[in-house]
Amino acid sequence: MKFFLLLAMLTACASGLQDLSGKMLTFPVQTNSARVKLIPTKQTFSLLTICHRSFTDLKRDHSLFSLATPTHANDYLIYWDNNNKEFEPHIKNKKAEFQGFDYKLNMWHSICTTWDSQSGLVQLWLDGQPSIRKFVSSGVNISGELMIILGQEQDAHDGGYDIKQSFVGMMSDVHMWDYILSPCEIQNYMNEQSFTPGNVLNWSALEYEIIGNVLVEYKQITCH
Ligand SMILES: *[C@@H]1O[C@H](CO)[C@@H](O)[C@H](O)[C@H]1NC(C)=O
Ligand SMILES: *[C@@H]1O[C@H](CO)[C@@H](O)[C@H](O)[C@H]1NC(C)=O
Ligand SMILES: [Ca+2]
Repeated sequence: MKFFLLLAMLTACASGLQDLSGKMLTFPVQTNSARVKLIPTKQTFSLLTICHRSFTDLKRDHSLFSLATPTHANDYLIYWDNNNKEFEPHIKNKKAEFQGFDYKLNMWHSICTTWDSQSGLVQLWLDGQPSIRKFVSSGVNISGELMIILGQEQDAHDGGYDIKQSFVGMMSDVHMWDYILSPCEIQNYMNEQSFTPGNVLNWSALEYEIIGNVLVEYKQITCH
């Protein structure tokens, strides 16, 4: 009896971390609720790098990564503003705007952002191309009870979801580091070469929770 209890506990622990390498999340329909919660290994940050890949045919605004704390709904948000054709990293509820990127429909895009709380500078990379380094918010760390959501945009801590800001398509390779990756490491991530996985979110050892209609599927490999 004791043995089976122990076995059940071990199985429960093991199922907490999943290896999603070679896999993607499919968000097949727009809703104001379907989402994936990612559980980070740390709660306080003065430096950050966040990378992810996504594939969509949305011709409207959408959220690519939404991190809220109880005090800031947009503590770290990566958002596509379709009217202005710009990527908007929001950090500590402040926004930077990056225009001029070729964000095409129906293909995989690799997006990385870095932020340093001391200088307050944010930089965004799309498929190997860097943005300028812009001031967004300095002097305050990101800390508190983190709520990291894929598929929806938070206006409150795990709430305030808007169907018109939801993500539809596929996402993969989400990583988060509590330091700033060098441009070379970012290129390695973008070229799908070997890179050091995130120490805060690691796609190869990820704790997550799916709410609603989101599927874990194998990434489709293109034949040549
Ligand atoms: C931010 O966090 C770092 C450690 O991650 C700490 O050394 C620093 O004092 C914090 N700064 C503020 C303003 O809280
Ligand atoms: C990420 O997960 C892989 C697979 O479990 C592991 O080998 C690697 O050490 C992890 N990396 C970090 C930085 O946690
Ligand atoms: Ca919103």
